[in-house]
Amino acid sequence: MAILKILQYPDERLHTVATRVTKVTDKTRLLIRDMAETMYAAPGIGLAATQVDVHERIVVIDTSEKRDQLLVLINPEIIANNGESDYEEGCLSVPGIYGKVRRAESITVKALNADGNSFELAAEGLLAVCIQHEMDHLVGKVFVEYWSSLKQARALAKLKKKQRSIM
Ligand code: GNR
Ligand code: NI
Repeated sequence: MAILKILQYPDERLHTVATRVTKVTDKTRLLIRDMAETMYAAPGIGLAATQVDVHERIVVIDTSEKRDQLLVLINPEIIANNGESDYEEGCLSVPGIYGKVRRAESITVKALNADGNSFELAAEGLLAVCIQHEMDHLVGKVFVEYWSSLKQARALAKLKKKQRSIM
């Protein structure tokens, strides 16, 4: 297994649109294992392949308290959504920046699992937020891009300042 490097905003590769997985192979499963290890180590509750510079529609999520319920979504599609809610989000690619995003309150997602079998999942609360956040990564969208340009500029300035202090 391996811990992968997570791209940091404003890296332009985060804006890449991922392509569909045509066949779930051992290579796909190896990537999924590395993505899960990277997510747990970070630690985070989700990770999209885009964030580790692999531009395929693959997501790993674990919102469980004990961090023992890995959810794998390959080629995820939202087939139903209901309501609206604002949730304070963060992102491993935008460390130290937190803020609200309005999304569907509950969703039904259809995807393939790591065996390549199709399944449907109804989600609400944090899981629904996380699935939508990860699916945005797959189309090249980072959560701060929902904000006004002023709020985005402030977040970027804060990130740059933090990066300077590390170097
Ligand atoms: O670890 C994460 N926490 C989180 C908190 C609120 C809303 C979304 C998230 S996802 C994030 C991990 C990440 O960046 N996934 O892309
Ligand atoms: Ni993220």
